[in-house]
Amino acid sequence: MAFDRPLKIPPLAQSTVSDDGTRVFDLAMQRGTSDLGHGPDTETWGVNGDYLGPTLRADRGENVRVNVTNDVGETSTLHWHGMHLPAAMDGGPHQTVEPGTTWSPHWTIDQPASTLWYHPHLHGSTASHVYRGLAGMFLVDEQDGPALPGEYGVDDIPVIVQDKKFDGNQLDEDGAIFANVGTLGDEILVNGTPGPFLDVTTERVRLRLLNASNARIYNFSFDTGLPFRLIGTDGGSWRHLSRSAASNSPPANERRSSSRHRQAPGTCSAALRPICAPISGRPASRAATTASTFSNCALRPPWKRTNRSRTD
Ligand SMILES: [Cu+2]
Repeated sequence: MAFDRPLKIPPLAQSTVSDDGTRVFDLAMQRGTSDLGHGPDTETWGVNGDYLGPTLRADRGENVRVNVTNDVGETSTLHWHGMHLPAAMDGGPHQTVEPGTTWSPHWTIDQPASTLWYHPHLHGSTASHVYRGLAGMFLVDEQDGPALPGEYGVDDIPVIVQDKKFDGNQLDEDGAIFANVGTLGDEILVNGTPGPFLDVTTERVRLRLLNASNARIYNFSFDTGLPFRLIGTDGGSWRHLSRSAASNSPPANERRSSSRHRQAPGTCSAALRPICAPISGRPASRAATTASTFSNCALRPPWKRTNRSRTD
């Protein structure tokens, strides 16, 4: 496929600080239309926009409040995936947000620096609401966190990977075989961008990988087989994870350097690597498909920018 569209970077969410020092975000779940590769009229949902949502960012120790307004016309919820918080603030199926209302959970951020995400968690409709586009990242920062590339959108890049199925120019939600877990698509978007490229400007790049697909498991790698370092998961950086807490983690030798990384739906991780190749997602066996490989995104360093659109 041609990598001819600049990778969209979700904006950082605006926030205000109230008199008592609480950081306040305003999020509106809404309907819109987006160009996901099939023209501009694809009906989508988004948070503060037409598709996906802004990236929230807060420091460990901060008190935060998020005003979540539901403008999609259907009951939904907004769940803070991976966040340590009181159950009543979690945004699960018990904290529904009715159409036209606002829900304002608040909590104190108290966990290691990590890459988290938010998404609806409505009983029976989580997959379809995420599929339509309600999802975004929530980054937790820490004063004494590891020294890593941290300039958002420059060398610290959100990579939200989703597969989509289209019926004409509209999203097809008929999951057929995978109806119980959501739709399995045959086209890949990164941050809502089909065929994306990103011109990177630094030698080290941190990728925050979020598998926000319904059903597909990916084995991420670079087309050239370049190794990268897996530096964390949605539980925080490896530094913070005990062996028992890291039951899904790769073996110790793979943590330092790896050329392949398997990731299930709904999970985040972060990888670090000098970039000079497309990232590929190879479907794992559970989610069988006719295509064997997807190239998700071409990340191009300055010394390889002769072709504006690399094909693969
Ligand atoms: Cu979740």
